Amino acid sequence: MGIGEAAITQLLKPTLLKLGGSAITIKQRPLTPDKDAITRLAKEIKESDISSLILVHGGGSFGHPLAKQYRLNEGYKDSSQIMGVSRTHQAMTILSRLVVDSLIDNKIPAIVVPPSSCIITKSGRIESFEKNPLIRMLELGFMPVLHGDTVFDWDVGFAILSGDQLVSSLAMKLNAERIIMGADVDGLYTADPKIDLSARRVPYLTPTKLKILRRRVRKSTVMDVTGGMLGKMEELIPAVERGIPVIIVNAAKPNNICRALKGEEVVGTLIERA
Ligand code: ATP
Ligand code: IP8
Repeated sequence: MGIGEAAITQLLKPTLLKLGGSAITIKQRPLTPDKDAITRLAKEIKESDISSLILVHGGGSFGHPLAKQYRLNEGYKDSSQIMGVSRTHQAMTILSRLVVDSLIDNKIPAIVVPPSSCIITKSGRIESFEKNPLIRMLELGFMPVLHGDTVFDWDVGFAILSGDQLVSSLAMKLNAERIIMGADVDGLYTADPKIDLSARRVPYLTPTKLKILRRRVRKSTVMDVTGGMLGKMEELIPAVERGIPVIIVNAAKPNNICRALKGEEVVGTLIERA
């Protein structure tokens, strides 16, 4: 028996957890982490005692302002963007380190897997992804941590890969059990609940109902909800259609992530195949 083989467990279907940038950074202040939230969330993950978890986190005030400043989502337009790719990736690395430091402080064997080194996109969509290191890490009891990132792209030079696309794609490639999306609101609403006080939370959705909701919301009010949370959810639909349920919960509220990881009931939105 080789070194470490005794510790190897049979690979369980992993859970994918995305911690949105809204939950782990102060979005209005560039390059500002929400250190209290990061510390609390690491403790919640530990307390849940989950095995086979892949954590993906978003960019929040680390990734987005720089990506916008250098217009990285337009792809390679001119050489002034090159430093922007480097700076944006570095900002994500710094945020990831804060997340992983907290996990390690809680005795969770977390390892950062930077998407820019194992993923290549074509016009912004994941084309190839080396999944074997992740599978091996899970088998050995590690917790891979990935993040939205600047990635290299066959068509447009480079692209911004969102944590949402990443979560959906990983879930499908690794035949995940479920996806938990941790945001700073209580789930998906009929409009942005921070702007529209009449917005109602939608507790349960199917992909078909999500498409109807999008159309209705677009037609009805002054609110622009075609982007934001509603738009992000579309990224997850292919995974839902493959039978992987998605739960959106408020990660800013203590214990929600711990409860969701344990499979306990939490206020939120469940999206599943009918
Ligand atoms: P990041 O992209 O940095 O990872 P995130 O995944 O946490 O961030 P945001 O892009 O900040 O998510 O989106 C969450 C925000 O979307 C909420 O704070 C909310 O104000 C807004 N929002 C807009 N439309 C909706 C909606 N229909 N339902 C719920 N939230 C919405
Ligand atoms: O916050 C975006 O990831 P997201 C990452 O999950 C960057 O959309 C680099 C802006």
